Amino acid sequence: MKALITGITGFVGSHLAEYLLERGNIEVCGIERWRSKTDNIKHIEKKIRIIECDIRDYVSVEKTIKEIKPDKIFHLAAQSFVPTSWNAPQETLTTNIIGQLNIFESVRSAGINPEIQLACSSEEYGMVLENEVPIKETNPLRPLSPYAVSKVGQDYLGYQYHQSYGIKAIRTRAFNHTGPRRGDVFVTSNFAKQIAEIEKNKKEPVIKVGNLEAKRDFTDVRDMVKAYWVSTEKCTPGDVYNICSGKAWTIQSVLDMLLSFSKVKVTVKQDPARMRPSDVLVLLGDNTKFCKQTGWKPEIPIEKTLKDLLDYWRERV
Ligand code: A2R
Ligand code: GDD
Repeated sequence: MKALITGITGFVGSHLAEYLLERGNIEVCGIERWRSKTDNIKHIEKKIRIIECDIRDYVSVEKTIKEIKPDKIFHLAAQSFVPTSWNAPQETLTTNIIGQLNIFESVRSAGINPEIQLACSSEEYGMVLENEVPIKETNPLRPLSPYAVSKVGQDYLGYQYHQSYGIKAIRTRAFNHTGPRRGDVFVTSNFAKQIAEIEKNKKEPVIKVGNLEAKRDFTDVRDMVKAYWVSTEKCTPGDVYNICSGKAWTIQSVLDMLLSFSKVKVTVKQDPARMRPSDVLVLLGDNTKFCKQTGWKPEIPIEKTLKDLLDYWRERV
């Protein structure tokens, strides 16, 4: 069985690669660009096959798909950071939507029909009304950033390619997930890194923050990659599934939890540059549909996730 992971050098891709290797009997393949940072997969590089590919380039994608002929594709590669999508909207839409189009067309051109898991996002729900939580798959999509629009595009392209050509697109809408190796621009990782730097006197005891009132539904990345795998085994191609814990935390409470693992005394300062033109206020998901269909459930508590993330940074700063 051959699995192709786009975005294998990223946060989720590296955890998924580890998980597939642990499962055994899977040839794990991935793509990277010549400038990709490969630290996340250094420890497994001898066990995986890597091909150079930029998903924005059809020639590059077609060549890769024809060479590997994967049985399953986990499509994780993306411009994944919401604030960057306001600064580089074209790049975000091109990478996320056209990149996925290139994968679909390459699969058709290669004459193969693998399951293709699509890393869609809870950000697609965007502005959620108070009486709409927990959010079901049927909730209206009211995207609030170019990133969210790009994910709606990926999601519906998956639906359309399934309807038009029978492509086995599995549309997973992941709510927030975190853990070791999380990129340091994302909130949990950024706060953990700042705390670790303060502990080592590498930074004044001031934590810079953005909007602490937002609420997010967090799942451990190690649970999330299991969900992605099982989605390709048990979910219905063309259909859409929320993957989440079903619990939401304010960003303030996440900061408090991280600080409770440390002895440092800090001041918290709002940094205007961290505020978004429009932030998603609450994302609390309903995972009933996915759990019923697959038997998956989140297992790792948020305390362990955040503690592991803080320890990850303690070893690195
Ligand atoms: O930027 P790179 O070369 O290090 O690779 C990133 C990859 N990527 C691309 N790969 C090929 N061609 C491209 N044009 C391209 N642009 C980006 O996507 C990296 O390996 C991955 C993104 O990793 P992270 O930023 O750490 O995202 P994370 O949290 O792993 O998210 C995975 C998926 C994304 O679709 C998110 O939008 C979704 O889950 O939430
Ligand atoms: N990044 C960041 N930095 N966010 C902050 C900060 C800060 O200093 N302070 C508060 N926040 C708030 C943001 O305004 C947002 O409401 C929340 O923390 C989470 O921000 P991020 O960690 O940047 O993640 P995200 O929710 O925008 O997007 C992530 O989750 C999506 C799934 O819902 C990304 O992983 C996306 O790729 C993913 O699709």
